[in-house]
This record gives sequence, structure tokens and C-alpha cells, in this order.
Amino acid sequence: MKIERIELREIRLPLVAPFETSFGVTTQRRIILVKVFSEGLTGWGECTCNEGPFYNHEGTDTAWIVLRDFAGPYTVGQEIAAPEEAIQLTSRIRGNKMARAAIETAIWDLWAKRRGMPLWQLLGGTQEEIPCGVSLGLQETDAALLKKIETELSAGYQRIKLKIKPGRDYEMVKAVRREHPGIKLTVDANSAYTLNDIEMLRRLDEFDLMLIEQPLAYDDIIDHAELQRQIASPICLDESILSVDDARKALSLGACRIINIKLGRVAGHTEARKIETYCRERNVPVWCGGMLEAGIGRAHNIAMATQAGFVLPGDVSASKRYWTEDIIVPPVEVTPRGTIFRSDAPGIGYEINEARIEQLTVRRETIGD
Ligand code: OSB
Ligand code: MG
Repeated sequence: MKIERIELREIRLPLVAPFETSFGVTTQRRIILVKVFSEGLTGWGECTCNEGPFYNHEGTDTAWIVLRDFAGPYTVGQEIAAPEEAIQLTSRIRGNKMARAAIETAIWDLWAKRRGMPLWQLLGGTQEEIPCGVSLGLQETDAALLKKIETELSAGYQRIKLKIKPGRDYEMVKAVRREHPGIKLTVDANSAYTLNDIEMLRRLDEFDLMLIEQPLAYDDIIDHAELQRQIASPICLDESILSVDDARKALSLGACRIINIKLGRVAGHTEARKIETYCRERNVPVWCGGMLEAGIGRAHNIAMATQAGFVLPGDVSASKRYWTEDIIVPPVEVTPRGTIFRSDAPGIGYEINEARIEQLTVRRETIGD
């Protein structure tokens, strides 16, 4: 298959409610969409980076340049014999995996459409419905947080994840646990702590957390291994795992017992599947993370999460929790038992609302003709 053309566009999409983490508040997303063209068919990808370089080094503007000036030109005009080859076209680029994944995932969608099969099947997925949790941003007060939790549990979500940061941790988690003794509960620090905080992190053991996500530095596995030796709660790494090699090293050091797989962070479906397989063969649970994606990224996440190793509830939830109107049709919907059904339509399995995307577009670029 020859990649004939790539269209890039940036859309602006306001969130239904601001989302606050230990590294900042997001109110409006600036999302890059990628459309690849080959032999009369198209595939779509979504760049999952945040607006600024705070979760990792990538941001909307730097990803735009990487896509427009490097990843796009390296891909257009090239011939591939399998979707696994797509990521190799941009392998000269170091880092910038979210930008590279936007093209890689679009090519997987296109390949699946070419074969007339759903992407989940092309990836080797087996699960018909995927278990879902929600990630709740930091709230002004515990009362506000408890109210949000109530809403999400009523909607059926199977697991609640709380964002924590210094000053909003032990007491807040305690208040939640007191109200909800039986729920599956996790916390995500987005690297807000160091080994100096070990005492507080150990006290979180009181709350029977399913996992503590990325407590220490975004690029660390050594200190996480030290921390894991000293606490009972399983550590789950997010930011620190960029490849199957990273997963192997972290697991062999004992830096974590669970891994959050995000498609963009690991450069797309090919590497995500390698991590899933590596972990599944060793009985290490994985789950699908989220990056406040619009519908295209969300649909790719759902396809990925049908793979058998995704055994824990992920952060992929209903479109309406984020958007008044999504860019796919139908929007992603969650069942009353907190699951999302895979789609059996070809490719990512959702229709792209191109008219809406057109309205939301603030810049565009075409690579190839
Ligand atoms: O660490 O999982 C994270 C959002 C932006 C950046 C990082 C993270 C998150 C989330 C949101 O937790 C997950 C979602 O998309 O619902
Ligand atoms: Mg995280």
C-alpha cells in the first residue's frame, strides 16, 4: 500500500468541564487530526499530546511541526507491505512518539478499512466489551469530588481514579474511602512526588488502592523500584513507559506491577500490542489510559483495549463526559454496567463527522498531492 497524501488539521474543542491535574488545568483542547489517503480510502488518527509540554515533552505546536516537516514527508510516497511497517517510516525521529503515533494509528485504520475488517480484529482483539473507569480531575473541595464520584458510580463506571498532588492526597483519599468502602479506587500523581514523600505514600496503603499511578518522576524507574519495595499498594507506571523495552526494564527492576498503556505515548498500535503481549505472557495486568481524546483517539483506544491483556478497567469513558458533541458518530457510549462495546464496522468503527471537524478547524496542511 502506498501512502499518497496526508492532511493535517488542528481543531479546537472546549471541554464540558475543566480538567485539573498536578501539572495544570485544561479547559479547551487543541487537537491535531491526521487523515491519510491511499487507493481511494482514508484513515484517521488523533495526536494525543496535551497543549503544552507538561505531561511529556510534546505539545500541540511542537507536534504540528514534527508532523508537517518530518513525520509527514517521511511517510508520503512510501510503500508498506503491512501496518506494522508504518512506524518504521518515521523511525529517524527521536522521541515525539505522540506525533508519530498520529500517523501510525491512521495507517492502521486505513489498513483495516482496506481489508474490510474492524481494527480491533486486525489487532487480534478478543474482548467484546471493555471495562471502563473514570479519571476525575482535582476538585476545589472534597464535597465537590464526592458529588462527582456519586454521578459516575450511578452511571455504572467500574472504577474511580483520583488525581492527587501534595496537599490534596492522604486526607482526600481518606474522605473518599470513608464514603465508598467497597469501590475499585486508584490514584494518579502524574509525577508530583519524590522519595522524600515516602511516608505519605506508604500511608495510602490504608485505603486498599488498586494501584498508585506514576507517583515519582516522569523519566524514572529506579526510585519507583525503591518505593515499590517499601509500599504495599501496586505501583502502575504511565509516563515512564515509552516502549516494550521500558516495560521489560521496569518490571525486572520491580519498579511497577501494573502498566498503563497509552497509544500515543508508546508510538502507536504496533508498540502498544508488543507491551500488551509482553505483560500478558507474564501475568502483569495492563489497562488503557486516556489523554482527554476526542472521538478518533477514543475509538482507537477502544480497538486497542479489546486485546486480552487489558484486564483492568481503563480511562476510556463516554464522549459526553468531555464534549457537548463529539467528532464521531455515534458518540462513544457506556453501558449501565460500565463497559463499552467494540464496533464491528470497518476500521475504527465510527463514522467521522467531517462537517463538524471542518467547523472546528483552525489550521490545515496537506503533504503530498
Ligand atoms: O495521567 O492519565 C493521565 C489526562 C491528561 C494527561 C494525563 C492523564 C490524563 C487523565 C485523563 O488521567 C484520562 C482521560 O482521558 O479520561
Ligand atoms: Mg496517568
